Parts: sequence; C-alpha cells; structure tokens
Amino acid sequence: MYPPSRKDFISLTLSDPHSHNYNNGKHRRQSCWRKWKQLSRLQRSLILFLLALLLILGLLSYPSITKPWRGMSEKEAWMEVRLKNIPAGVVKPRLGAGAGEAPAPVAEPRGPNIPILAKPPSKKKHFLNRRGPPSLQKSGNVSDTIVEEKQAQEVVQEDEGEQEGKEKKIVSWRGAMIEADQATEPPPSANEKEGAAPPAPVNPADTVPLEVSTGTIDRLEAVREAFRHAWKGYKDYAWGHDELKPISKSFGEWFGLGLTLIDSLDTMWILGLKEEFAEARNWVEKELTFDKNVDVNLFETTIRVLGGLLSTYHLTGDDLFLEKAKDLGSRLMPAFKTPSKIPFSDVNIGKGTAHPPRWTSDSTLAEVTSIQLEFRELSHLTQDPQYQEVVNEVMRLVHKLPGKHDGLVPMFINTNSGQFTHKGIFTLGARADSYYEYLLKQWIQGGKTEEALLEDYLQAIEGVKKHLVRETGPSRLTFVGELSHNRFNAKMDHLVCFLPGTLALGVHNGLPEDHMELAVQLMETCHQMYKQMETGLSPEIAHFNLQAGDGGDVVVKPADRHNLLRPETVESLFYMYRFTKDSKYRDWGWEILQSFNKYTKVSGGGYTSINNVRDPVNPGPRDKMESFFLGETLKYFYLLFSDNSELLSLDKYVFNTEAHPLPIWPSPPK
Ligand code: DMJ
Repeated sequence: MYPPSRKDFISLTLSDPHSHNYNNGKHRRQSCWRKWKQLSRLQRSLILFLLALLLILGLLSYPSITKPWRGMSEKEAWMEVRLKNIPAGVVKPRLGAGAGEAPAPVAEPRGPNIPILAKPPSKKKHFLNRRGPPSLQKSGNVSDTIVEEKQAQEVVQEDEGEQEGKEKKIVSWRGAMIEADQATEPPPSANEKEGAAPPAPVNPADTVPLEVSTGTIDRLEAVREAFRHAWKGYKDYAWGHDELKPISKSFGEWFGLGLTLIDSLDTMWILGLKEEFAEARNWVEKELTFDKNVDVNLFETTIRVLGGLLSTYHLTGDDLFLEKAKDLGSRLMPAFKTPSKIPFSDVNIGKGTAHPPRWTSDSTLAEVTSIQLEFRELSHLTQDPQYQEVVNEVMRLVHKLPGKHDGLVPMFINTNSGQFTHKGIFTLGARADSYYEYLLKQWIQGGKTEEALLEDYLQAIEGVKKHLVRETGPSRLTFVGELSHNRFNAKMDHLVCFLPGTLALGVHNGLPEDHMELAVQLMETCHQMYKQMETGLSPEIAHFNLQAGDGGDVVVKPADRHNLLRPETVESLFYMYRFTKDSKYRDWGWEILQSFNKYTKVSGGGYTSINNVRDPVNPGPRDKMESFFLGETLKYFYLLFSDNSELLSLDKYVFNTEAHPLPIWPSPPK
C-alpha cells in the first residue's frame, strides 16, 4: 500500500473527468492570461482584430443570421441599396462612415437613365431659394417635415411590400429614394386625383407630325422620354404652379402664373405629346387668370408667358392662346409709364401699377431690350399698335444713348433719366446678354428692314471682338470675357453660350462670314465647359486660364460650380447643326443630354438643378426644376436631333430668348 502523497492525490483527482477539465482549464486559462499579458500591445491588437474578422465572416456566411439584421438596417438607417435592381456600379455604401451617419454613395459609371440620389433640402434652403413677394413664397402644400415623414413612411411601406414579394423602390442614402424607371406604376395625376374631366381634344390642325426618320429616332425618343419624366414630376407635385421642386416633391411660386406649364406648351406640341398638351390646354382654359394682385417681373413674364402663349397660338391656331396673350399684354403695359419711357422692372398685373426694384430706380438693360419680339408680335396679331410703339421707343432711346463702348452697352439704365448707369462694366453675360440677341432677332423678325438694329448689332459684334474675345494659354480656346473699368476679366457666364448660335443665325441671314469663324470657336469652348467637368455638365460661370503651359483651360470657382439646367449651349448646338450639318454638334448635345440624365434626373419625376458640377459622387441637388428646362433646353435638344429642317424653319421663325418661335414677318414689297 502506498502512502498517500500530494502527487497521488493529484493523479487521482485527474482521473475525475470533471475535475480534470475544471482544474486543468483553470490552470491553462491562468497561463494563457499570463501569456496574453506578456504580449506587446501591437500583438494583442492584431490578434483581437483577426478574431473579430473571423467572427464577422462566420456570421456573414449564414443568410438566416444576416437577413433580420439587414431588415432592421433598412428601417433604421434608410441606407439599404438593392444592387440587384441597379445596373452594375450605380451605388455602393461607403465603408468608414462616422457613427450614426448613413454612408454616402460612391459613384461609378452609371447607365443613362438612372436617377441621382438626393438629400431632401433643409427648410432654410427652401426659403433662400424662393423668389417673388412674400405672399407668393409658398413652397408646396407640404412642409419639409411632412415630406420627410412621407418619405420615411414610403420607405417603411416599401419594406413591407418587399416582404410580400413586391419590389418597387430603391431606398438610398439619407432618406432619399431612387427607383428603377420601369419599376413603378405612376401615381394618379393631380387631375385624376381631383376627378377632373378628361382632357379636351386639341382644336387645331396637327401641323407638326411625329418624326419617324431613321438614325436620329432614338435620340428624339430620348428627348421625349426626358420631357415625359420632367412633366410627370410637374404634374404630380406642382400642377398649375410655377416650378417643380422635385426632391421635396412639392412646388415653388414665383408669380403664381403656372410658369412651367405655359413655358412647356409649344415644346409639347413640337414633340408631338398630344395628351400632355391637351391637359395643359385644359388648365389654361379653365384655371389661368391674370386678374390677380401680384407683382410680376416684366421681362420674365414677357419672354416665358407672353412668348409661350403667342408661339402656341401660332403653332396651333387656337384662339384661346391669343386671347390670353392679349389679356396679359394689356396688363403689362403700365410698366412703360415712366418719366423716361424705359420700363420699370415690376408690374402688378391685377392693380395696373408698376415700380422699380425696392433698392433702385434702375432697370436691367437686357430686360428692357428683350421684350420687343413679343410686344411687336402682339401688335401684329391684334392690329393694335400700342404694344410695338412702347418697345420700339425703348430701342430708339438706347440706339442714340451715349455711353456705349464700340457698341457694347452697360448693364443698367435709369427709368427716370433714361441714361445708362454703372458704366464701365461690359459683359455678354447676365444683364446684357439678350440685348445683343434681340438686336439681330428684331431685325430678322421685321423682314431685315430696320437698319438701326442691324447697325447696332454689327457694331456690337465688332466691340466684342475688339475688347472681349481672348484665347486661353494651354489649348487656345476662344472665349468672351468681361471688361471692368478697362480691366479684362477672363470670366464667362454660361449664359454667353447663346452667342455662337446667334452669330451663326446672323451669317445665315447674310452677315459677315468671319462671324461664323468666331461662332465655331466659341461653340468649341462652350462644349469644353461641359466636357472638362467631372459630371459632363457646365458650371454657371467659367474662368479661363490665360497662362501658357500645361494647366487646364477652364477654372471653376467654388461659388460658380452650380448648373441650373440652362439651355444656351444646346441652343447654339442646334443653330450650328442646322447651318453646318456637322454631326459633331449633335454628338456633343447627346453627351450633354446623357449627363443631365445621369446627374440631374430625380426619381418619381423631374430634373433638378445641382450645386457642384465637379462632384459626380454628390452633385448636390438644389431641389428646383426651372421652367426653361422644358421650355428651352429640351426643345432645343429635340430640334438638334431632328432631321427635318422644315420643323420650325429658321427662314420662317425666329425664336425668342425663351425658345418660343414667332413668325418672321413677310418683307414689304421693294
Ligand atoms: C432664360 O429665361 C432665357 O434664355 C433668358 O434669356 C436667359 N436666362 C434663361 C435661361 O438660362
């Protein structure tokens, strides 16, 4: 028999499986802990990281484990992106977003029709974007909060829908929603919701047949599709109001005149969108009234509303539009009752009163000299000379006014003295642009008989060449800069891109050939203003590099990086193609349309202006679709891609500065 020993006891104890496990495990844990403590901090971190990684990989390999987690994430963070519904690479969640912050999307090449993702704007932004008198500064019938709540509800509803096997919408970052174009049934229109009568039949003869030519048909159809998408947003969320706010799915008022609807009438007619046109006509007939106590801007109302009504009258022959145009024209007349006969900027069309802006008695030069085509046409149609008399008088006054610089005009004119003010600044951009455009176009409208207009136009183009045209250092791009008290500023507004088209139109009407050379060069520059941006869309203002070397030609300042869906470059591409038949102009236009679709198209309908053309990941939607996107930009795209040169022949029609075609008057017999 062996005396018990410590060792034996231990051996015995070891024979008990439970004791063995416990004691040995404890021993091992203690020694593991010692070893762990002996490791360096780096070694410990590495081991922990590897363990965490293994755990995550293990979890992810079990769909039954990840599914409920994914569902919860969709509801709580609104960040799930269903990649299977999006062409490869449209949106990916970005790794490494901060706590509590939904990941921002990472953009990769997208298909042409994929709507952008967007963050609903804040209330403050809405307010800042509003224009017009406070009484009209409504921003839709739903507050931002309600909009956001609605979006949240839609997300939740969609999530429930998915559980029932119905995949409709794609929920994206920060609560915004995107959806596959083909995925949803359109919601009922405003008319349908209110149980309105079906659209009235279109009265007049169908003068613009649908285009069926080969080759360009896809592009034409793409423009129609873009229009339908823009119109859908307007119809669903802004019907009868001035502008669509496509992100918040609401509307903004400027004058309260249905601006977008009226600006779009002739575009719909030209694109052959008969149903849409008929619905809009119905609204004009039943709802549009100018008998309202509202201050409107004379220029904007003339070019968009009066111009839109007159051109629609000409295209359709429907008297409704002429009657409305007459009513509006007579209500705008008080603007001309000033000491100088230079009109005030604002008119109250209900009260019959007019006034300048609150801070000055000046009017903007382009505004008082770019209403002539419309007022002259109104006189022509009504045989009432009062309209053309007041606007012709403005042109006579400006024609003989001292203070021009080789035909270039200052940006302001005083309504009391009739003199130029703020002299010394000369630009082809904002506040002066359409003065030059309307010199030529009035001359064309009037059958090329009014010599003073031609004289002023030719002199101005010489002034432009002498003082404002320069070339960039790196690639010798020709651009039109500005003159500020004899100092040249290499800055060009996108607005100036109307100029190549206007120059080409002049040459088509017999003006000097060298205007066409300048037009070709400027057209290239306007194209580069799009092409050199990461989104393929032009900034509002470009600065040009005059230094030779390897630097870029186009410089964009942070405050100028926005794009408002403006038409000028597309407008000029249309003229250049019509007159040269060089297909590169169509290709450039096609690239621009694709960029609009890629970065400004909004789910549910509409296109939005954006904040930053240099950031394709987050172009920063501004939540506004300007009426000129439908009135001008899409119309010029359509005309650019159309093979039918007789569609609004430039020998029969002259386009106002808002792209509304008005007839060229027959020349008087010589
Ligand atoms: C339009 O209202 C007109 O084209 C106007 O002449 C300039 N601004 C916008 C478009 O950019």
